[in-house]
Amino acid sequence: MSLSKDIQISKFMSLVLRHAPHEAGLTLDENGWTDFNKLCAAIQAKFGTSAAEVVRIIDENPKKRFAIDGDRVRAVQGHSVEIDLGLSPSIPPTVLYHGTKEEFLPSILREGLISQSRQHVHLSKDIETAVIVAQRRKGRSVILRIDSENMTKNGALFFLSENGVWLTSHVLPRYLFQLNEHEFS
Ligand code: HQG
Repeated sequence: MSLSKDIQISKFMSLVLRHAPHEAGLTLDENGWTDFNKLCAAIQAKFGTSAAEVVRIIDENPKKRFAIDGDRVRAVQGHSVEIDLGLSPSIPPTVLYHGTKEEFLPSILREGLISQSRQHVHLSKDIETAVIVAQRRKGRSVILRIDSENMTKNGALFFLSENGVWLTSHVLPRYLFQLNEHEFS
């Protein structure tokens, strides 16, 4: 199977497991799980791809975006539909990073980081990952360092997704520091 078809199927799974399960005739339970065979039937109908291939695509997903557990499957983060991943709060590293674009900066410095359409603000444990997140969009990249140590001291909760993304509900402007360009480029 061609790489681009794998990517199309991965994007379709992100769409239906995070945002629009109805597009594949699926429903998610309160923890985001849905029936693996039903997902495969929808993928078979749309792409002509077998369940074994779907397992391979999930296994090989570079960001480990999906998890299979017995006969069920879910996205491990990134949801806009309201589900509870069932994660326990974790103590984050003392600093985390967020990659974004310069055009969003005035609003971010005013309101802090807000989760927009997703359930959480997504934070990275290293600068390199934040740069990759920022580069998904056009324009000048900005990397913010987050004082997660003081956020934690002041009661903020952090969750670590199964694929290593740090999640929190909101980052106030006072915990945000813009990196100089030479620190990440
Ligand atoms: C920005 C991908 C204006 C925020 C990535 C971001 C990640 C604000 C955008 C995951 C703002 C939201 C998530 C404010 C935040 N004013 N803009 N107050 N607060 N923003 O896609 O972090 O490939 O929901 O900076 O790798 O970009 O899908 O979040 O630019 O892990 O698995 O609003 O998506 O993972 O965009 O990306 P997103 P994100 P996957």
